[in-house]
Amino acid sequence: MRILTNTTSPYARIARIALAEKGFDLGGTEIVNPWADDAGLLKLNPASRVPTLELDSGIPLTESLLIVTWLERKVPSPSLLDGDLDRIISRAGAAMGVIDAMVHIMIGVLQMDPNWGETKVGLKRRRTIVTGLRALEADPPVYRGGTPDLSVILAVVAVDYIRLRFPDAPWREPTPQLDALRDAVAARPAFASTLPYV
Ligand SMILES: N[C@@H](CCC(=O)N[C@@H](CS)C(=O)NCC(=O)O)C(=O)O
Repeated sequence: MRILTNTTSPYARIARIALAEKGFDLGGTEIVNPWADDAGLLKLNPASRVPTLELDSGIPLTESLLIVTWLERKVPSPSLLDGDLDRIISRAGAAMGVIDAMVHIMIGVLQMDPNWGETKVGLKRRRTIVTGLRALEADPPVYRGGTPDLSVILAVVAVDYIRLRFPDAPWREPTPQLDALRDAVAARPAFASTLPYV
């Protein structure tokens, strides 16, 4: 099995954390540039996006949350959905909304126009980041030690990504609860070994 990733993608990090928490060795990680039409990536994923997971059978799996779905069936224990399922999925959805909004702004800024964040759509995405994090901060995922659930993984991925991409943004609000959640899992190998960097 090998996973194609880049060093920044929050989606790829979700898949990598889930794989590592399920006991998979991330040694087969390959860094690619999804914007450079990498031939190996394109062959496996017509969308040329990360994460792309190539199984030993050669079958490619794409889409972070589909990879998590596949993993939950392949390796049910430890589960990433243990606990209050409704709340886990609800909070995970809120965190995914924040992640999508941040990535959308970064694509606009890096691939189109440095001021893309100030466009009508950019400002809507910014509002999603602020209100999504505010909602998560008011009702944060619960971590009781051991294997984190999916909402913890997604919330921490969102927090680390905003630190990486929007470190000094004046519109950011403090998130002490989410920061504490992040600190609680930071030393786990799945998180420490996948920290994003530019
Ligand atoms: N919905 C996909 C999104 C994957 C995605 O957009 N990955 C970005 C990196 S953060 C990418 O590869 N972008 C290249 C592109 O959009 O062409 C998932 O959950 O895996």
